[in-house]
Amino acid sequence: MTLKAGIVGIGFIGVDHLKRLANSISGVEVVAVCDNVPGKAQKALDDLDLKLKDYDHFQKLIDDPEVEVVVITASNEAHADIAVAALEADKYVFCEKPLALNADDCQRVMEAEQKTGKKMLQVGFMRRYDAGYKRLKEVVDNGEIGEPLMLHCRHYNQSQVADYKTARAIYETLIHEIDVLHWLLDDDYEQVKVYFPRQSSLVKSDDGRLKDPQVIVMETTKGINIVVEVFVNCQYGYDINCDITGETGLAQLPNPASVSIRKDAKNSTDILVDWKERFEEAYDVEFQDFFDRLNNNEDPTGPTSWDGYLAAITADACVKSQVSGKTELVKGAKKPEFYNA
Ligand code: ISE
Repeated sequence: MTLKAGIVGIGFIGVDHLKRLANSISGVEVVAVCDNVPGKAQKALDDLDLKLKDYDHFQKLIDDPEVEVVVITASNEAHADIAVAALEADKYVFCEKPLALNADDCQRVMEAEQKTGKKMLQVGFMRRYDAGYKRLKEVVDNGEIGEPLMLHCRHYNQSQVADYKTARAIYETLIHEIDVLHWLLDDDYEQVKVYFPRQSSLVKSDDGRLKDPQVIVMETTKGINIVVEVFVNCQYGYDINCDITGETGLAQLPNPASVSIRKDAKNSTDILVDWKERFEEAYDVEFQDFFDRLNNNEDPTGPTSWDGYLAAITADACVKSQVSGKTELVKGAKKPEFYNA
C-alpha cells in the first residue's frame, strides 16, 4: 500500500523531509505541500524537480481528500493548531518536535486524538531511532551496567541563528534529551534546575541576551540525577554525548563512525557540524517505521502525543527555573488510559 502525504511547512527540516519522503521512504507518496510564505514551497519543488499541489493554507491541504497523512514541519508555534485540524479531519499526523510550545496546546492535541478513538499521531523525536541510542537502551534494559544512577550528557551546536533565545535552548534543543532520556530510562522527571555558567563571549544574539551555555539538572522519579550541558555556540561542531553510570558499569553513546587519521604527529577523527547529518539515518528509520506500520494497519509505536505533553511540561519547568533560579517541580496531568494501551 502507498499512503498519500501532505507536508505543512517547507523550511529547513520541511525541505529535508520532503526529499526524504519523495526519494528514500517506501509506502508513501507526497502529493501536496504548503507554506504560508508565498513562493517558498514552489521554490523547493522547483529545486527538487517535483510537481505537487502547493497550498497557501494548511486547512486547504488538510481538506484535500487525497491527503491521508499530514506531516507537520511548520514553525513550532503553529504545530498544535495544524495537528488538531488534521486530527479533526481524521487524518494521520506526523508532527516534528516539539509537539507544541506549552502543555495546554499539547492537551488540545491529545483531546483531538482521543476523539478519533485510535492512535493517529507520532512526534518526531528521532533520537529514539538512532542506532547508538537504541544500543544504549538495550544495555540499560538488559541490566548490563546495573541500575542507572546518574547521567552526564552534552548537546552542543556549532552555532545558532542570531534570533535564538535562552528559552529556545530548552524548547528546541534540550527537548531532545528530555524525550530520549525519559524513553531510555523508562522514567519520568520530578524536578529540574537550570544553571548558567560563565557566559561565552562568542555568542552572537540579536538582542544580546542569549545565555549560553546552560547546565540543566533533572531528577527523575527513581532518583536518577541527569546533568545536561547545552551549548548552542560551541564553535567546534555538533556534538551529542550521553554517559550513563550504573551500579556496575558506565555506558557511553557511541560517536558516529569516522575514520581516524594519524598524520603530522596527530591522531584525528572528524566531528560533524550539521544536526541533520548527524541524525540522517535516524530520520529515515523513524519515517520508514511510521509508514510501514500505517500501511500494515497497525498503530504507530513511536513517541506519542503523551510523550509530547511530558516533554512540554518538563521544558516549561526548565524555562521557569531559568527565570526563578530555583529548583522547579515538573507538574502534569494524569496519563489518560488511552495512552497506556
Ligand atoms: C534543532 O531544531 C534540532 O532539532 C537539532 O536536533 C538540535 O540539535 C538543535 O539544537 C535544534 O535547533
